[in-house]
Amino acid sequence: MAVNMDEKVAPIFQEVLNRNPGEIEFHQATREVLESLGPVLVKHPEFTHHKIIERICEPERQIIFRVPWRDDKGEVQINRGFRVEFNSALGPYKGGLRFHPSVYLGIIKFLGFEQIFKNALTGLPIGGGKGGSDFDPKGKSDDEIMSFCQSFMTELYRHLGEHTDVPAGDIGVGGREIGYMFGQYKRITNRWEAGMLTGKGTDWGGSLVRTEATGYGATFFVDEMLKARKDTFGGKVCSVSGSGNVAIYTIEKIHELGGKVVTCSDSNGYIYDEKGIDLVLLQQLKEVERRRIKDYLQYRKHAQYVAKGNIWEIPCQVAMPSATQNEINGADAEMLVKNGCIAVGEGANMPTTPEGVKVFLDAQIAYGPGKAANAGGVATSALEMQQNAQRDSWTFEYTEKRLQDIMKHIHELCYETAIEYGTPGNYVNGANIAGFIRVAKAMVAFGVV
Ligand code: NDP
Ligand code: 2IT
Repeated sequence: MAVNMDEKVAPIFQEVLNRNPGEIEFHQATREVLESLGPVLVKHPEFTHHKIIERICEPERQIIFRVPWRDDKGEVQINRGFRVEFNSALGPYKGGLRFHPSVYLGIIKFLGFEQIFKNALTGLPIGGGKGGSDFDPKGKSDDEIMSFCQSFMTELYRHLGEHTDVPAGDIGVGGREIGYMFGQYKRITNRWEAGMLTGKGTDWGGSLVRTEATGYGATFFVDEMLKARKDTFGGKVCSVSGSGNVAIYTIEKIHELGGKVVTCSDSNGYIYDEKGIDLVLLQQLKEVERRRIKDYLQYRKHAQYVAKGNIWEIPCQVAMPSATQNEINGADAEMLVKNGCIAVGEGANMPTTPEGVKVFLDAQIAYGPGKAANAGGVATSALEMQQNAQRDSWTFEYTEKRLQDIMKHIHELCYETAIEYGTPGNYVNGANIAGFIRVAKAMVAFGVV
C-alpha cells in the first residue's frame, strides 16, 4: 500500500524504517501518525527547526532484561522483559504492561508510540511508555504467575517510581498480576508508594472505575461520535471482539446505553448470540473461572460458536474491536461497511490495518481510532494517581463522571482539530494532530533534551 506522506515528513519516516529494521508494528504506528503531520509543519515551522518529529520517533530509553523464574515442576524458565520509556514531555512515562508470547521490541515500541499521543489527548500530566514480556500467562498456575511477576519486578523496579515511570495492565496483565508486582516493589524498596503502579485493587490504593474505564470510555467515545451525527446507541446491533477486560466493559456500557452486543471472542473463535451477550455469564467464565469463550455454549444453547471464524462477517451497525492489533483488515472493513456498519470504536490498540482504515475513511463512517477511543483506561489511571497523591478515594459516580467528561473533551478536540486542518469527520487526523501538538509544544519549551 502506498505511503501517503508530505515531502518534509517522508525522509523522517524512511529514517525510522532504517533505524528500526523488522519492527513492522512500530513502522505501521509511526506511519499512521506521520501521514497526518504534513499540514502541522506548515502552521508550525518551529517544529521542523527543533526536529520534533525526528526526536519523538526515538524512545528516550529502552530497557530489555532477562526474567528467570521457576515453574511448578521446579524447572527454570527464561523470558524476556521490556520497558520502553518513550516520551516524558508531559509527565512521568505512563502505559501498560503486556504479557503475551507474541511480544517483542517492535510491539512494545508501537504501543509506546501510540501511548504518547493518547496520553496527550487526555489533557492530563502523563508521558508515554509501554512494557511487557513474551511470557504466556495462559495455563499457568497462580504460583507460576506470582513467581514470574516477582522476577519481572525485581529487575524493573529500579526504573519505576510515581514521578518517573508508572506501569499498569494490558493484555495478560490484570488485577492479580498488578498485585504481585506491587507487593514485590514494596518489598524491595521498603516504600508503600501507591502512585508507582495503576490498576491496583480498590482496597489498597486502586481507583473505582479503573477496571471498567477502557470499555466504558470507548463506548462513551462512540456515543459522542453518534451524537455528532444526531444518532444514538438505542436499538443498534453491535459487534465486540475479545472477551477480556476491555471487551467485557464495552459490552456492559453498550447494553446500558440501549444497544445490543451479539458477539465476543477469544483467539480460538467467536460467539454469536443473537439475543445479546449474557454479561453475567461472560464475567463468570472469564473473570472468575478464567475459561475459554467456547464454554459459553454450555449455558446458552441457542448461541453459536465459530472456531477460527471471522467475527466481522456478522452484520452489525457498530463494531468495537477490543482484542488486539491488526484484527480488521481491508476485506473485513469492506464487509463491515457493506453490511451496514456506521460506526467503529477501537477499544484495542491499532486493531485496524492501514488498508482497513482507508476503507472506513473513504466510506465516511464514524471511525474512532484507538488512541482517541480507548484513552479512557489510561485517563482513569491518571485519576488513580491523583487520588493516590491526595491519599483519597473518590466515589464510583464521581469518577465515572470525570471519565465521561474526559472522553467528551477528547471527542471534541479531535472533531474540532479535524475541521481546523481541512479534513472534517476524520478522527484519525484529529487525534494524531491534536495529540502531537500538545507534546511538541512542551518539547520546544524544554529545548534540546
Ligand atoms: P485481556 O488480556 O483482558 O483480553 C484480551 C482479549 O483479546 C482476550 O479475549 C484474548 O483472547 C484476545 N486476544 C489477545 N491477543 C489476541 C490475538 N493475538 N489474537 C486474537 N485474540 C487475541 O486484555 P485487554 O482487554 O486489557 O486488552 C485488549 C486490547 O485493548 C489490547 O489491544 C490492549 O492493548 C487494549 N487496551 C487495553 C487497555 C486496558 O486498560 N486494559 C487500555 C487501552 C487499550 P485469548 O484469551 O485467547 O488470548
Ligand atoms: O493501552 C493502554 O492505554 C493501556 N493499556 C492502559 C495504560 C495505563 O497506564 O493505564
